[in-house]
Amino acid sequence: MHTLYGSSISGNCWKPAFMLRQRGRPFRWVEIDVLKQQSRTAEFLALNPNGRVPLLQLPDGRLLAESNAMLLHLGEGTDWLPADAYARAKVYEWLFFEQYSHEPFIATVRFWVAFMGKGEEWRDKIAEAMTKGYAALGVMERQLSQTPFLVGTQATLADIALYAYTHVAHEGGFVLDDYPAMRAWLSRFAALPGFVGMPCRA
Ligand SMILES: N[C@@H](CCC(=O)N[C@@H](CS)C(=O)NCC(=O)O)C(=O)O
Repeated sequence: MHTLYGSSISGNCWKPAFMLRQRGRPFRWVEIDVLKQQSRTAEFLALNPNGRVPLLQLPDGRLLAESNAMLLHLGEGTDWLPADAYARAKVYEWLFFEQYSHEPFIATVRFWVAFMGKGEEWRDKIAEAMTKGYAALGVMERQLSQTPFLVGTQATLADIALYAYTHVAHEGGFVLDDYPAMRAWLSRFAALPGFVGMPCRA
């Protein structure tokens, strides 16, 4: 059985939990409280020197960090990862986009506002991050007004990666009223067979 070390409030941790469920693989969930710095203990750092969750342990004991690497590993051989080389590269494009242009702003603002209570104290810093977050949402909106999912007509790993923090963006104060294609996509994704949203758990 897989073991997933994760925080139930984390979209990054929701990604592999979602994919393990899609693959019908029961898994053991080990809750790591990031608010109590439990990912920075010597014991956890021995497993993941980067001190972050999620961390996936495969049934044979091998470890894998980075949520999008987990999606790629768990999605191998499924329709979530297209066989066509260009479509596959487009999935990668969205995975890298998610980690560089989306998650650092949307997930971070949510964490600061909803879990650290810094909405007032860090107002300027949050406003700056939100501008960048909205820019990322704009890129998604543009694509989703052309195709039902990020890489065409079928849901792929790209949609899982981007759904993770987009569907809880409102918790950080993001308003999606001006993103109709995005809102339709959120509903479309949540209607997929076997869908389970946040908080994540086994
Ligand atoms: N790029 C990593 C980011 C992981 C990450 O930032 N994890 C956060 C929770 S979402 C964490 O472990 N924070 C605790 C810490 O940094 O001490 C991934 O996608 O897995």
